Amino acid sequence: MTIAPKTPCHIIAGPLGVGKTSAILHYLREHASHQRVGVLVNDFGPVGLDSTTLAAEAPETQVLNVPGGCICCTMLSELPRSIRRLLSEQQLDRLIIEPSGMASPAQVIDVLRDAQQELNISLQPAIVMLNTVDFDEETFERVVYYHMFCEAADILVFNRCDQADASKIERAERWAGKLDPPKLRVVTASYGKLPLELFELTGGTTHTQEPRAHHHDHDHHSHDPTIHPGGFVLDIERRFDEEVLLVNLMRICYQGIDRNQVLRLKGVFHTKDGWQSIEIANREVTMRPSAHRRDTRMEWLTQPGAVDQARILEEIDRPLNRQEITGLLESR
Ligand SMILES: Nc1nc2c(ncn2[C@@H]2O[C@H](COP(=O)(O)OP(=O)(O)OP(=O)(O)O)[C@@H](O)[C@H]2O)c(=O)[nH]1
Ligand SMILES: [Mg+2]
Repeated sequence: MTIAPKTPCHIIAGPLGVGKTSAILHYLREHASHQRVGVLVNDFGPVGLDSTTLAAEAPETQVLNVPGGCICCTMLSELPRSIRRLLSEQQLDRLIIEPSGMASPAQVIDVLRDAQQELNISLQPAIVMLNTVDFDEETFERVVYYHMFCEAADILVFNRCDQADASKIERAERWAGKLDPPKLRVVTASYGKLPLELFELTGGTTHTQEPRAHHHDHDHHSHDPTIHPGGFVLDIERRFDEEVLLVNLMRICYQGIDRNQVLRLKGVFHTKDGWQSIEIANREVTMRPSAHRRDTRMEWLTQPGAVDQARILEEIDRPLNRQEITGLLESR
């Protein structure tokens, strides 16, 4: 009897918009070469923008979206089933999992560790990305949210270094170097350009620990109940105006909608000048050409209230007035 080799499985976790999908795309473009890589993404919203982007930009990769539904809650129970599905469709050399920024990475790792034997996967050191711009010794030590990410990491990546000053980068590295137990690696990066070496490392807590007792109740853990996802897919016939979109998204980014803050937004739009990918991440609006060209789609997260599709569409397609544009540019 031949035993199929275990599929190495990497998890790339981190807060919303930190650069997880960028890191996966970089790996696929630069390092994947002739491997058959499967990617499993769990987007926060109902549309699955990350899997759309990955499938369009890396067409040779098997991409599967874990149904979000109730964001992280559904994801945990769906995860082993989704992995099984992905592995049964094709022989894979490597599997990369991007949990939603809303999910607790430790809980995702627990689920994977418990299922690794049955799924014939071998869990590799967990990569956790953080935004260097957010770094501050006091904050990282005090705020539970950062503990959650730092503790789950075998490899800690300080991303977005292009936006942080040199002294902050140095302080972040020094702080992370003193963590106990020590991390396998602490690296700095921009745009998710992770060194190949990180995907070849072994060891770390994901490797050495035995399956844990089920002290987490996978079906009843909760994400922040004040955070609400939304999303839509629109017909290809509907064309948007780039300038209108950009200015309206800037307003939404800085001022929110109906007293709700937009924590994250990502969309692909059919515009009068082509296809554009427009995002709000880390209180910033960015736009770049999109490889996905099939339909207009967008998803968002708001807090403390939900914003529905009709309302957000009204806001992003609203006619511009010059006064407002000037005001927005000045308030940046
Ligand atoms: N300036 C800067 N922008 C970055 C960096 N990494 C990623 N971005 C941009 O930030 C936005 C979000 O990046 P993603 O890779 O989608 O982040 P993510 O963590 O997958 O986001 P979610 O899946 O929504 O949580 C994109 O517009 C990226 O181009 C970085 O190091 N510096
Ligand atoms: Mg992503």
